[in-house]
Amino acid sequence: LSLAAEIHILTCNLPLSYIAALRTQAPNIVVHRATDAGELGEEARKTILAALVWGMPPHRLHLLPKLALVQGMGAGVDRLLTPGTVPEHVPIARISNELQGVAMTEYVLLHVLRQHRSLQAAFDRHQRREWGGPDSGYVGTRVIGVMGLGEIGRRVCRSAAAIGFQVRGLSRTQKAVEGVQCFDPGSFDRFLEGCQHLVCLLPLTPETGGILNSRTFDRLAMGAFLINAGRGAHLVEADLIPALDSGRLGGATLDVLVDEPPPAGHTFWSDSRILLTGHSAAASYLAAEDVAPQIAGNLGRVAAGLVPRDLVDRRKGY
Ligand code: OXD
Repeated sequence: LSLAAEIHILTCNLPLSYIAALRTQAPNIVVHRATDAGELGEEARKTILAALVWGMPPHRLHLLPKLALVQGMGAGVDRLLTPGTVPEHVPIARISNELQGVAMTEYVLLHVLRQHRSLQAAFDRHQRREWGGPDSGYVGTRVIGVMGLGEIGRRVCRSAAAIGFQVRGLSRTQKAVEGVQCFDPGSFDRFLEGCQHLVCLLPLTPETGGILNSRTFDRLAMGAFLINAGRGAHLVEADLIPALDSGRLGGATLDVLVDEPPPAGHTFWSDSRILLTGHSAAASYLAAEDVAPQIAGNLGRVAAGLVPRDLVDRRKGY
C-alpha cells in the first residue's frame, strides 16, 4: 500500500499522540485541522482524502471532492450517521480492536460481581467494624442478560458464563454463542424475564434508542441491576429513579449519558443507588499505538483506491 505518498487528512480534535503514532506508520500524512471544511482554502480542500473523527465530524464534508474515508475513532458511530453529516457516497469505518472487548469485559464483570457480592455493604460493614457478611448465593442461579452480541458483547457473555453465571444474549439477528442462551428482538420479553443483571452494549440506532425504559425494567427480576455501557440515549432517564424507588431495580451503573458530562445538578450524581463511570468503560486500554496500524492501513487503502476495512453498514446503523 502506498503509505510513502503524501496523504492529506482532516480532523478537528485528534490528539497529537495519535498523529505521532500514525506518523510511525504513514510518515507523510499531512494534517489539516478545522471544525468546518469550509475554513480550508480551495487547494487544501481538493487534497483531503480522509477525515479522522472523535465524536462529531467537521461540518460540511461535502466540500471535499476527494474525500474517500471518514474514520471514526471509537466502536460507536451513531453521531456519524446523523443524516447530512457524512455524504452518502463516502465510506465510514470504525475502530475494531480486541482490546475494546477485553476492557469492556473487565468493566461488566467488575460491576456485575460488585452487585452480586454486595460490595458496598461490605464497605459499610467495615466502617462499622462489623465482622462477617451475608451469603451472596450461588452464582449459577443468577441470570445476566447482555444486549448486543457483536465482538464485544460475545466476549463479555463468554467470560460471564465461564465464571458460572447463566447468560442470555440479545441481538438484532439470531446468533449462536456457546454457553449463552441467544434471543432475537421477537423474543425480547422472554430474554428479559427474570434477569437479575441487564447489560446494554448495543449500538445506538432508531430501533434501540430508549430501549432501557420502565416497560423493559418491569420484566426483570425484582431488584435487578442495570449496566449501561452503550450510549446515553438507550436509557429513558426519567424512568430510572421511579424503577429504583419501586425496588424493581436495585441499582444502576451508567458509563454513558445523553449529556456528557452531566450538569452538577443532575439527580444521578446525588443518588447513591447510581454509579456514573464517566464514559471510561472500554477506552481504558486503547492507546494511540493500538489503533494506528488499523487507521494507517485504511489510509493506505484509500490512497491506493481500495475499499477501506471495518466499514459501517449505514442501513443497519453500526
Ligand atoms: C466507543 C466509545 O464508541 O468509547 O468506542 O464510546
